[in-house]
Amino acid sequence: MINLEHIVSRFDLESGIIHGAPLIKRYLSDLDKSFYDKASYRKALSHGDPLVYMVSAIEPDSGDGDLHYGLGVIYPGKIGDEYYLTKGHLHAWRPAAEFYIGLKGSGMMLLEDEATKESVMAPLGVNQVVYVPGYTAHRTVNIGSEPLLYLGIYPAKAGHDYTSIAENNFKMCIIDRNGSPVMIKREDL
Ligand code: S6P
Ligand code: ZN
Repeated sequence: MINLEHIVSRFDLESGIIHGAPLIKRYLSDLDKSFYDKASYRKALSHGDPLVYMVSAIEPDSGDGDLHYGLGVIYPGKIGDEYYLTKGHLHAWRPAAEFYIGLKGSGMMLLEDEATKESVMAPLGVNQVVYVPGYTAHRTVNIGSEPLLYLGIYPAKAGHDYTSIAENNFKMCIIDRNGSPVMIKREDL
């Protein structure tokens, strides 16, 4: 029996929320090791703990062929010259690929091959699709002045591995240089 409630959802482009889905909120204090400029991070935190991003995820079934998806919203902002970002992760099941689709605002994705550490910066704007291959760490940043909204669609069994990013971090970061996003080597490694 096909249950309509499980196969139809509606997202709101204003709030960035999928109605009825569990919501994960990440505040600045949750992103301890993510930004490269530690002094600017500490200074920003001393002024408050803003919401940096949130994700509502639809993750009903977890069979081999099932798909999950999440709506992400990253607010505009910077720590030093580095754009507000997601923690970033590898999939626990490494072969799992993912589609990202830009819905609102302007973003970039930082992709890093786990084995070779080769990194690329992929634009994630409205109507742009980014295919994240398996075995690839991915982080999203907001390079604009309004919230960035995007949909991520991934195999149900992908899972999240945050540990290797927390321990080793990405090799590169995306910063604002004279108003444009550039990918540079992290200075804190
Ligand atoms: C899940 C997918 C996204 C992220 C979201 C937040 O595989 O890639 O839904 O969960 O962009 O990023 P993070 O790194 O905090 O999970
Ligand atoms: Zn993912």
